[in-house]
Amino acid sequence: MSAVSYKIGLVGKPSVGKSSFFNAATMNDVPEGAYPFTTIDPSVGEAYVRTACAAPEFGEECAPNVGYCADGERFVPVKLVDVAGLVPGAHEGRGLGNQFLTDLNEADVLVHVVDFSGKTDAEGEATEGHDPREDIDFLESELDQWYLEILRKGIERYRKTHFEDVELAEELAEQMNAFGTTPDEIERVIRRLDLELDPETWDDADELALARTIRERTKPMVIAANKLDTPEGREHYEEITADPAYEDATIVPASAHAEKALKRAAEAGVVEYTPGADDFDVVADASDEQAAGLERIREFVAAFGGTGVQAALEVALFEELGLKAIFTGDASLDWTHGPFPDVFLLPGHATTRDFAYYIHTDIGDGFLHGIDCRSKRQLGRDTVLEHNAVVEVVTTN
Ligand SMILES: Nc1nc2c(ncn2[C@@H]2O[C@H](COP(=O)(O)OP(=O)(O)OP(=O)(O)O)[C@@H](O)[C@H]2O)c(=O)[nH]1
Ligand SMILES: [Mg+2]
Repeated sequence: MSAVSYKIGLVGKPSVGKSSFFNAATMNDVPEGAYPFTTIDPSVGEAYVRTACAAPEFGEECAPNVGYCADGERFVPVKLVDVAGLVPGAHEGRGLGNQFLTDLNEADVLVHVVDFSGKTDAEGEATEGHDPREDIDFLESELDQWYLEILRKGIERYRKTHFEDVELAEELAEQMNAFGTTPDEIERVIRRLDLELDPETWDDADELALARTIRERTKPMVIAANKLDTPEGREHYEEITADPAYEDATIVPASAHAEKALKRAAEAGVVEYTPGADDFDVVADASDEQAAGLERIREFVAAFGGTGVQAALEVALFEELGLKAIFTGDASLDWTHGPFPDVFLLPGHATTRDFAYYIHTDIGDGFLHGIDCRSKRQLGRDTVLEHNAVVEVVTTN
């Protein structure tokens, strides 16, 4: 059984820590370096998002088909992509521009890794006192420019064809097809911006506003405020989270280094650590140096509720993209292959019948109704399921 696998793209200028974040999340070994463009080809790896495991509520121990369970949390696999660094002018093909945009296109949601220590400049070279706000603005406007170019191609095509009765929204949606936009959505955005359904009446600012709004809706984004293990990082974090200009941004405090250090120490048997947790236990002797390092990390995870690596992925998927996790259940707890084998990630609007189709086409085709395994109540085909629901699907076969 395999359902849709969601893809999270790690983006940002060079040297912000994308590969470090990627390695910390996936425990892969992609090269990291204090020089720009360490990464050229994107790497795809498996990371996890956590959701409370349903099994303990039912007095059972789960047997996951994919992912794993630790400390009562189910770790559900997702794809993580470590994308090449983005430099100003990428939409015109600078740096690894075009390659970058192609990779980015495949991501459902983005984690923008930002170096909050301010020690790398716009091109990823070492510096002091760089304002991370510039990087946040730069990435967004770079993406906007890219969307704008494609939107303009659509407008151009519409101009050439609109005597043939082609609908504007349809032409634009087709041009922006790669971003997964529908004509309806495009039309709604045009109306919400109070624009007429006639591009001849739009000026440059209108076109940019349209491109930006489509971008915001099709590429939700979380900012991972990385390198917060540095004093400068913390200062910038305080300043930027208090800046009204950034109150709409979703900013997750993070240290890729802390996450990796904890996972390494766990592998070496020095600590017991569940990824995402806000504490850990030291279970073996450590050198003075290692012990001091671990105590610094302990302060960090206590102050920020974890290293932020898990949190950034989860905020991206559950909050920005609005997904929910649904367990396949058995109301009579009569499991054929072990309890609670599967949990699927579904769009927020998914119904009982959508869930059946997620499990398998045959199950969708034979769908009768669902059962909420907690309340034992029947769930109709159009019932929108709740996050963390446990659902048995009853079918004709
Ligand atoms: N202090 C601190 N440094 C970090 C952290 N994460 C990454 N770094 C350092 O930042 C530098 C760049 O890290 P990479 O992971 O290679 O950055 P990247 O964004 O993948 O860079 P490119 O592949 O060149 O685009 C390295 O020297 C890392 O050790 C962190 O959480 N804290
Ligand atoms: Mg890299």
